[in-house]
Amino acid sequence: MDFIRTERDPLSLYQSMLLIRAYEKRLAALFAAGNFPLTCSAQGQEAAAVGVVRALNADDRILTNHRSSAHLLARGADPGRLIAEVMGKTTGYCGGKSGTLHISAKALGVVLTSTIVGGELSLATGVALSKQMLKQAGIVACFFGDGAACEGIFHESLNLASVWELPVLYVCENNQWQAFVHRRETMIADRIAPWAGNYAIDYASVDGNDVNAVLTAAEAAVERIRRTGKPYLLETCTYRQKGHFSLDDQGYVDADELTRWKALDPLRRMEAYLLESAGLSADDLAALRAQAEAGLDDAVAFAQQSPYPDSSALTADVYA
Ligand SMILES: Cc1ncc(C[n+]2csc(CCOP(=O)(O)OP(=O)(O)O)c2C)c(N)n1
Ligand SMILES: [Mg+2]
Repeated sequence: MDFIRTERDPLSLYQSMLLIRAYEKRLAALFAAGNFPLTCSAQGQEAAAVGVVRALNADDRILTNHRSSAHLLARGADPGRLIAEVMGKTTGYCGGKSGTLHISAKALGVVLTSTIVGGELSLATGVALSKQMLKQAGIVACFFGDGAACEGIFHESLNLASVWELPVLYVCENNQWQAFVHRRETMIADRIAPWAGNYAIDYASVDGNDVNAVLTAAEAAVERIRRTGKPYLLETCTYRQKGHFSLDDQGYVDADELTRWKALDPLRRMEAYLLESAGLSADDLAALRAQAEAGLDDAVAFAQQSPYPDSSALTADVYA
């Protein structure tokens, strides 16, 4: 069953991060075993996704990009239906027609996944304009990467959202990489958040591998958007632990940089917090990990047993 998750307690945040990690590792294993589609892994970015998504309410809308699994799972997506969608099965969120790169999940308020880098920025701005004109409750959260922030559409979208006072939470996941290019080759600054100041938009930059810090920053941002009706930019500084997509062996990645960031792994940090400050034991954590793995076993079995669409589905949902 799909339901939008809005819990914010530390255990629930951790379970969501654990699910994302287990999901990404399982998809990597399925790909390595052969006969499984390419995907873009969000491993390493679990805290950045969970901290922001859990600061949202059910009537808020989400638009995301090609690295969307973490956002969807944090929102409450069923991993079995996500894997089914990746595999092109009828039980997937879009009946197997979107694959991983174009997923839309209406029941979860996830309007779309844009594979056009930066596309989600203008579309989220449009969704917020529609919400404003229709006087609908809720805000729009838009996830995009540091690469997208280097495109003109970022500047056009923020400018209009500021002029029109649109309720958008722009969330830049600065994961240091833009496909096979390091962000230092395309950006003059290390941080993107201050760029929002050029458009009179309030902003913050946060340690994106600390889920508690991300949640606190996102809650403050969301509260401000609801109160003022104006946009806000939150940058989560994080790291793409895996390649751009499944086939990418990261041969071009500086080993020291990868090691440094892996030492800041968001799951390990949350585990330390749960052990030190939330009264959980190492056995509790092991049980939670086993639970996540068992959930993935069920999800994979569900997707594998689901049927492929009939050829008659080809002409359904097609607009001419
Ligand atoms: C308009 C456009 N240009 C180029 C691409 C190819 N492409 C796909 S992902 C990507 C890098 C995106 O980097 P970033 O926005 O930082 O997101 P990340 O992959 O790091 O999450 C590129 C160049 C594309 N899909 N769309
Ligand atoms: Mg990036």
